[in-house]
Amino acid sequence: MKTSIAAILSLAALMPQAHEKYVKELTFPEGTTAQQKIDMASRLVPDERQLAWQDRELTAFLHFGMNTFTGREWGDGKESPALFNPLSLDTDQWVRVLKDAGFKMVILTAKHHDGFCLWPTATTSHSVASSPWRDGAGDVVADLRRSCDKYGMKLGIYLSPWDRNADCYGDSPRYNDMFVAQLTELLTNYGKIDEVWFDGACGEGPNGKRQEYDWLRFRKVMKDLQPDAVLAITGDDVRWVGNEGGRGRETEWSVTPLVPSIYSYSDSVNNALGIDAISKDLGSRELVEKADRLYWWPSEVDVSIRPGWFYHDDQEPHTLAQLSDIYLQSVGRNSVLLLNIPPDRTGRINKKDETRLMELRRWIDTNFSTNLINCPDSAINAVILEEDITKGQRVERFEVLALTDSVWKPVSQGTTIGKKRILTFPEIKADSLKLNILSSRGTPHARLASAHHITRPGEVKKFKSAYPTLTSADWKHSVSTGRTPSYTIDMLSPQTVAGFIYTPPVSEKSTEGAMFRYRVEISTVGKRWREVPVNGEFGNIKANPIPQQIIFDQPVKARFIRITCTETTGPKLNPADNQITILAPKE
Ligand code: FUL
Repeated sequence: MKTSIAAILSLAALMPQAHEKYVKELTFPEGTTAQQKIDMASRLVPDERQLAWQDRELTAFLHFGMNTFTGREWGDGKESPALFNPLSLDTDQWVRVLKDAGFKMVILTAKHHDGFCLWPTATTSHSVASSPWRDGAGDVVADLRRSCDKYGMKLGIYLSPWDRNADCYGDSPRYNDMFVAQLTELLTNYGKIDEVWFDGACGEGPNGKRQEYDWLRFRKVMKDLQPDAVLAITGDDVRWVGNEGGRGRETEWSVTPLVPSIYSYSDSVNNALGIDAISKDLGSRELVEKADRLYWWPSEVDVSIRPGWFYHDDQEPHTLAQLSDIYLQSVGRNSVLLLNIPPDRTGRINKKDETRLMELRRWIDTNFSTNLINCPDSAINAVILEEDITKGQRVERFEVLALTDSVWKPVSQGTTIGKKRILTFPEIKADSLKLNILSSRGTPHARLASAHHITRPGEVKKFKSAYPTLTSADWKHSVSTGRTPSYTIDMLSPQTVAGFIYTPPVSEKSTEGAMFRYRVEISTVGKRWREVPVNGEFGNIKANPIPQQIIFDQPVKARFIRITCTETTGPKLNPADNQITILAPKE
């Protein structure tokens, strides 16, 4: 098979300083024309730290902490440190497994939203130092540092700005000082840190605490202490892709007018442009032409190997089919894949996750290590395209053609390429392959790098609970909409109920929301209602709309059950019968 590249489009008009590059960001001078803006956009390039980061392609995320022991996704900060006791914690095992699975860097949740610190910080007693683990003398970050050094793995740190434990949270200057002190400890005492992750999540309700973060100060601390590290999410080096489902965009631009939220003017500029982190279009010509400034802000796809971010006994790792799709839709769509593997309560990566990770590694190696581009006899169903991003991201539309029986036929087409684009298509045999660039911002520097024959593993599993389903087809459901929507289920006769599963609607329509806060009540005849104690929050359901299982402290007996939504994640909630599954106690 031979390849060639043909630039079909005429090139953008050259400007006087047409060879100048702009590193990381640029501001358009007054009076820049639309065409000049596109030309300048084509010459915006990553800085060296971003380039090294984009080259890594795969990073491991480790969500581990208080939630591992409480079974929650978001703790409320009131958890006792006495709960934290991973008796067989073994960071060597984490790093060995991750290294074998092909990761080059690992990012640890040093502090999640519940405020519990995995290192013995001087800033709060809410840390490992107050836990029974190693009699309070343990330090998970230090252990992980040692293991990373031992196996040659890079280390990154997730430090949640939202802190539900700190008394001073909401008293902005005081909390900012505390956060800076925590960051300083982590970036001073644990060797080289390559990525710092500031999560943008904050679930404070309308009456919650409001914290004004001093993002620029935090960034300066990072630059001073770890100048080679990249700052992710609420930072200006690495952009959140906009979902936690493992999907990069079909059209994924690293050059974007979206202003990182560390800048005070981000809301006003982004609102005026009509974009936010989850917008479909973050880099089209129309947007660039409306903008005053552009950023090289490449996308990171963060997703968990399990439905939740933390380890829960009742969840299973995703199937290889799901993980291979995630790989194709992240690494294959101009993004870095940040895959979360949550250690379990013993403090080890669970065997099931380890097995699945190795399957993924094998799948990647088997499918992508042999380039069939020079083998005319081989059937292929995938190609990898690459753009030389040291010159900018330029390709806007392309097609791939195959020469079969002396005729060129299109096999695939798309929009952006960026660092890497993986395309799959029905199997073909071809004598030659050709990449046509149909639209580009200036001279394209793209190539058809390799061709492959890949196998797609079999299909996706549904959420499986360890509790038997009680729900029956003859039960009567009624849902009410309005200010406090609710689900009422008449189970026809008294039943013993262990809990329920809430399956939020997965909707592309931004107006449709999910239940975020809720209340559960039961009744014998459907008139007088008794409340069942629950924590009342589906943690992280907005960003990660997975089914969530709620198990009551004690099973309850009742004929009627009512679940009332007290706060939604979106303006409109559409309760439907199939969103609630009632569970019986385990036999
Ligand atoms: C989210 C958090 O709220 C989740 O708990 C998780 O840490 C994920 C990576 O980011 O915004």
